[in-house]
Amino acid sequence: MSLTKSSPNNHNSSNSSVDKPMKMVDKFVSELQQLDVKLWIEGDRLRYKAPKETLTPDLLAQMKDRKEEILSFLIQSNPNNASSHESLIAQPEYTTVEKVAKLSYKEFVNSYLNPLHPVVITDAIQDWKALSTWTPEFFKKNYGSKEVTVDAQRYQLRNFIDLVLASNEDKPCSYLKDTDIPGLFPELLADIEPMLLYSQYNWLLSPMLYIPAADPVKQRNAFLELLIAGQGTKFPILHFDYWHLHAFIMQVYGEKEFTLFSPVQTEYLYPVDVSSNRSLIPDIHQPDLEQFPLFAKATPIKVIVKPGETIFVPSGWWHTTRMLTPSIAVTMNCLTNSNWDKFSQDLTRDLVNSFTSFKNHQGKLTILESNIYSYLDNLGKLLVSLDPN
Ligand SMILES: O=C(O)CCC(=O)C(=O)O
Ligand SMILES: [Fe+2]
Repeated sequence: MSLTKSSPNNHNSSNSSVDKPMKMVDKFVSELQQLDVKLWIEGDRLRYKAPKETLTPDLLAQMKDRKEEILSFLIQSNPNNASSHESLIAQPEYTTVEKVAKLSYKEFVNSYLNPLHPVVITDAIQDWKALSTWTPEFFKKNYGSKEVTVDAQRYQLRNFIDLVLASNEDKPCSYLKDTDIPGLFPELLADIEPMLLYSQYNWLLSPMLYIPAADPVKQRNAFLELLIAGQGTKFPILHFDYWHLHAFIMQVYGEKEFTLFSPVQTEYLYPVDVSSNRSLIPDIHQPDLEQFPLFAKATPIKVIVKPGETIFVPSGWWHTTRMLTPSIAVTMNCLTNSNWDKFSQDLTRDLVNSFTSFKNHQGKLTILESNIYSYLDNLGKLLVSLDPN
């Protein structure tokens, strides 16, 4: 459901809710709650999560039409939210990540993308040739002389793969990541087709979106990257993806364990600073609770992702990983209406920070910031209007 501009009074004739008397909003919200539909606010948006098939087209249309009313009701019923709009109301407590198959795009949007709920999709890449060909030996044989950089060290890929094969929990190898597939291995793109149904309306791919802070070629490929690591290797940092982008991680070979924390857990996770996407905790698997006592209150959600499975890590969700076997995966980022507001705030902040030479001209900076923000705001509205969802 698109949660964009809509007026409660602006019914059109095809909407069946027109013919029915309007229920009071409190009654409507309580009916939704009885159906186990969770409603909460993030930023200034209404979010929801509903058990499968609970939301009939009629209910969805009513929720969309009455969005503003529901938002005001939720804010009034919890005055702490009136000033900031940032707090969460009835944020559902997620404790597991579901594994699903045969998920339609619409179900993905309604149940996971818009509510920002992680999920593992077991059959999203079932037609990829890579599933039957990519192994550590495949990379050693076909790309052995390719130069790669891992933790600031240059390797020939054949030598790095030897380290991957020798890796174990006691002596883990480093993690090959940030490896641009279209730039470094363009012919491998044929092995990872078709691209995900679930990222088909990825705004990162729109020629209208120019991200001044990004490499344009990498952006046009939605930051498609190859990840290779050995048994026992851990992703080096607990983080959420930059600019509040969503992430899809497609596991091609081997198994890895994801540990996720929802955005409401941020207060227990020691971000480097208030707007940082990186945690100060060096290894969440062996946390120093004297140094990071609040971490004891955090609720991790763990899920093991197996070959052929794709995990969707929504915008703002903290995550890190641990390899259970040698592992090869592909990752890409995604931007839609669901994370646009947070994305444009982050990008505005980064662009403003990058104008360090203007530091002494505070007045100009403020103007620049508001110009960039209103440019992105307008672009967002334009993209919403073109998006079929
Ligand atoms: O699959 C993994 O190991 C994590 C990758 C990841 O979080 C990232 O590249 O941002
Ligand atoms: Fe990530």
